[in-house]
Amino acid sequence: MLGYDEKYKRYLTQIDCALDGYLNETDTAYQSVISAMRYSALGAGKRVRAILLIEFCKACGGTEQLAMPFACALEMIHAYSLIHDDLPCMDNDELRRGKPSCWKAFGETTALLAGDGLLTKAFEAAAGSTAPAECALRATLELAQNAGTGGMLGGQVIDLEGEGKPVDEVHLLQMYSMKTGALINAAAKIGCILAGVGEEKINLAHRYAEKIGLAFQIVDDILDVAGDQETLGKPIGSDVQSEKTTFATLHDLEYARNKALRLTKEAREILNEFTMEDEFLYELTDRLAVREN
Ligand code: GRG
Repeated sequence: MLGYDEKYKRYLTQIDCALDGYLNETDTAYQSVISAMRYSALGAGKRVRAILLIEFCKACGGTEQLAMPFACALEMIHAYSLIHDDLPCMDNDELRRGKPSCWKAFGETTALLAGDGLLTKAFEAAAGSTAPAECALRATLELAQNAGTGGMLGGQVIDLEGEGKPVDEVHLLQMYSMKTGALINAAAKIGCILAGVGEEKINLAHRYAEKIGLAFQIVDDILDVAGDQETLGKPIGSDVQSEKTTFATLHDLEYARNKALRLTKEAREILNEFTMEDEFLYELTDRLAVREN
């Protein structure tokens, strides 16, 4: 059996290879946008959402092959959100994943279209799923709802409109569960849905994801204050610069770290309800709370 690091590396290779397959249009008149899509989607990123989706699918009796089209779809939607989030009209960030952000490398117009291209390509990948039609359809609905206005996109709007205004903790956490939590929620739930399990397991996955989604964004807030730009691969201090209320501005860093650890412990306990082939998902859950990038 593979150890944690080897298994993680194997996932990175498999996901990159599958993504490459979806983004391999060559010699087209629209090559500029394909190049920008590949630039942003391939070769970097922790692939947390894809790996969670595959792991939940396997924990419910499914396979990596069954999970891969949706795992790639989720990563493509995530990559689109990062491209658009970095645009001058949004966060205006020049660095992403340790290299110039998409708009810096390809220009704003191409970057905007590359984001659109990845969002569309995600649904093309989902439509190619080999899961039973009923499962694939429900998984696609989950993908759309979590990426859209009721999920990540809506969360981004609330976040941007809150800049420079006081935000209380209840509203902040609600926004986090949309902006960041929704795609993580989609990952865990879609993994279960594709494997064809019942509502009870899907609800457990939902509860797990709510906790680690929140912990994930709290750690992101901590890293924006106390992280290392080189390790992080993106600028630090951008929340302060844009006068955003974050968990790390509402509380001190120690409180924020403890909150992330508490949520992680609660999420970990939910995993006991699943049948795992190894400890990988437990370890991933723990490591996300102390990540440095
Ligand atoms: C539709 C115009 C338009 C814009 C969409 C929806 C959106 C803009 C942005 C999404 C909001 C966003 C970027 C949330 C942050 C989530 C987050 C913590 C991202 C970092 O995720 P990691 O750490 O990144 O998993 P890697 O690089 O490892 O994949």
